[in-house]
Amino acid sequence: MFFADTGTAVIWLARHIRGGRNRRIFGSFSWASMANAAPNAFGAQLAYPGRQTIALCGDGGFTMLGLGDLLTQVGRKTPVVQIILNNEAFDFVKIEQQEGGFIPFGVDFKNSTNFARVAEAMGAKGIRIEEPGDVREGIAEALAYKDGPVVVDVVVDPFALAVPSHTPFHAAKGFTLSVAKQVLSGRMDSVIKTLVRNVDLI
Ligand SMILES: Cc1ncc(C[n+]2csc(CCOP(=O)(O)OP(=O)(O)O)c2C)c(N)n1
Repeated sequence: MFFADTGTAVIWLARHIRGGRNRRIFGSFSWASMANAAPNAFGAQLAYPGRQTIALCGDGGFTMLGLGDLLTQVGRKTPVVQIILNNEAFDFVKIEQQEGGFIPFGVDFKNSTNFARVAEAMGAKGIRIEEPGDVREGIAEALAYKDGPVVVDVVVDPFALAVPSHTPFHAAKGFTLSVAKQVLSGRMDSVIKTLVRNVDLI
């Protein structure tokens, strides 16, 4: 069972993970409540102990709710796999602000948290992935671990644009306006990074 946080996690899930009869997908799709994936996966794991539960979490969402629950998971030895997209931002809101034509504001948190080490300190298994080449091995290790909760802290590119499958005209227009404002206000550095890092993605 896959669970995705409201945030860019839900966009990546929609684009890359297929559901099916034996592979269920859950999210806060109509309520859009943040930080849902880890607690949802925890509850599902308790309800269906034989199934594998995988939560795709934002670093904001996991900090907001997941960390507290992690202690309870450790106490119960509940094998929930929590994968954190560590982008040091409330990226979904950053995208919304840009769609609205604004310069992103108050959505970055540069704190370089190592969630794998935090998890280890709390008694869970922690895996840190910093290089794309280490993803396969790190995820395989997490999925094979059955003795309790796992936290996979994945350092992802904060400039990778999570583009929805459908982009309405007003969103593209707002985004263009935002980029123009960023250029005019001297934020060329982040504009160039956004362009360069997304050439392959779009
Ligand atoms: C309870 C709640 N608070 C705030 C929001 C608004 N909101 C939606 S996504 C988001 C940011 C999520 O950040 P993070 O978990 O780090 O994921 P990212 O988008 O960076 O991948 C916020 C603040 C919400 N939907 N629900």
